[in-house]
Amino acid sequence: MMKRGAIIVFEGIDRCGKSTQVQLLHDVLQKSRSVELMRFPNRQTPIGQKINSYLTDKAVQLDDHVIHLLFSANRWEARNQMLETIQSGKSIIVDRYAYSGVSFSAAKGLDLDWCKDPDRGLPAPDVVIYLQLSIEEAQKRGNYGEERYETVEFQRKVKDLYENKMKDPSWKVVNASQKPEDLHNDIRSIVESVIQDVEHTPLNTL
Ligand code: T5A
Ligand code: NA
Repeated sequence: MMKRGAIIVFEGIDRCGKSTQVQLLHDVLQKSRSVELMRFPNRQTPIGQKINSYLTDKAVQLDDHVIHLLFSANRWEARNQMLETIQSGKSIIVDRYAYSGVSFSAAKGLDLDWCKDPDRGLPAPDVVIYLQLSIEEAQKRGNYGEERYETVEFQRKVKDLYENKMKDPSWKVVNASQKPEDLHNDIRSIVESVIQDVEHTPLNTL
């Protein structure tokens, strides 16, 4: 039987450096094995376009439950492709996943279990790499404040939820205040061992 690919998820508060690390990891893994990048929200689909308008245009009003379900639906519409990809032996690096969905919606005051329910049944990651950064440091980084959720008060709630309610055995916390190359080295050693082990690990669901 062909060895399946791994699902490697990146999570963290806004501007923690996920996209930078996802790209660095993709570039290096690509040299030796087949790997694909995915990001959520995927702003290209019709649902993703709706999400994008909500995030970028503060005049767009949507009930908190509705936007939560759209973020989840945006993951469900990628499910088949994710399964096909890993079954073909390719690994997937994912920039944000269901943990973002739960943390950002629960930070608005929605019930935690209600927030988790719509994502149940999606493929579970083999590892979640949580980029831990202080709100103050994130705030100093480029373009902070452009999108809807980028306020200090809100990000503080998101960070608290990530760090106190989300962690499961697949979580690895890394120090995201390091220089990009140093952070990349930490991440790479975590990911190499996950990819090695994946052969012996059945794919779970959330
Ligand atoms: N959301 C998402 C939900 O509410 N529910 C959901 O279900 C999902 C999936 C958009 C928003 O949607 C919310 C969460 C978000 O608020 P997004 O498109 O992923 O999600 O947007 P962001 O996470 O905000 O992505 P960003 O591009 O803003 O941040 P990244 O990817 O974390 O950071 P990155 O790598 O682009 O870097 C940001 C800046 O910092 C610098 C970079 O050069 C850049 O200027 N930087 C560093 N500086 C110093 N040291 C380092 N190590 C650095 N790494 C990067
Ligand atoms: Na953002």
